[in-house]
Amino acid sequence: MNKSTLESAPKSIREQQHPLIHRLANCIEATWQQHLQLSPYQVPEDLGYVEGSLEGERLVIENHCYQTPQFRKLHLELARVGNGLDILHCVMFPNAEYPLPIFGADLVGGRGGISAAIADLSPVSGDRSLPSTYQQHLSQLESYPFSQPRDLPPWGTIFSNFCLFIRPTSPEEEDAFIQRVQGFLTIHCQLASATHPLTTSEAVNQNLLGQQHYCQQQQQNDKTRRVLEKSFGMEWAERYMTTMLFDYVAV
Ligand code: 18B
Repeated sequence: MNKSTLESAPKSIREQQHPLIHRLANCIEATWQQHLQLSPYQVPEDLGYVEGSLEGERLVIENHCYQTPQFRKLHLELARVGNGLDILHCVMFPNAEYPLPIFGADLVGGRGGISAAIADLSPVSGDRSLPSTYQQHLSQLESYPFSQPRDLPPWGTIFSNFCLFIRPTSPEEEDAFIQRVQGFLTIHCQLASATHPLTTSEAVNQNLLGQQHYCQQQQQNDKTRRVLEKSFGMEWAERYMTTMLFDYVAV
């Protein structure tokens, strides 16, 4: 964790955020701590805690990053726009040598409730399928009849069949969402810890190409870009989306 950055922050914005965001943030960190060997990850100095307000509303961003033997960057980001829109963003970027899918989650909402709750383990292999061990474990998770599933945007071809994208409409659905994400994370941390590194440079390059494609698709999310642009301007938003949210190792 970037301590000096956190010290300059008044207090974690998590306390003030929508309860589902607060709960998911705690759940993600607890699962990481339980299953992985976390080390600090140095966030670029000016990006640990950021505040901006140009023409739009004030945007506050808090970043928590770690790394482990299997993951080059574990990124948990909490953000608040104005006084009402709360965001949780999380991506687990595997190391180049590990043929692992990419865990990603986004929660967006506020006082009127959460409008978007999405989580997935997204494949990066050439044939865009998840490793069979992942498929086996994921298909055993309890399914829940969420009442408002949402349609993926055109760039969302990167997501797996297991992708969950809903608008939660009750406390029961919020609990079921947390439970499913907890399931994704536990399966991912356990399988990742048991995965052997790749041994050829061809396989590593193929893996990196898959990660690159994932990031390039995510960079097309105009809804994210617009929120960042309104408070920080176009150039900053571009830099943030390509260096902090969805950076990749070019092949
Ligand atoms: N995202 N999200 O992370 N996004 O970062 N997000 C929105 O109700 C931010 C990820 C995803 O329908 C919305 O429509 C900001 C990851 C998808 O066109 C807003 C940040 C995933 C959609 C934001 C952030 C991901 C979406 C609109 C940086 C998946 C639907 C909310 C802190 C693994 C896109 C709504 C569509 C939506 C904003 C997915 C405002 C600023 C990791 C699919």
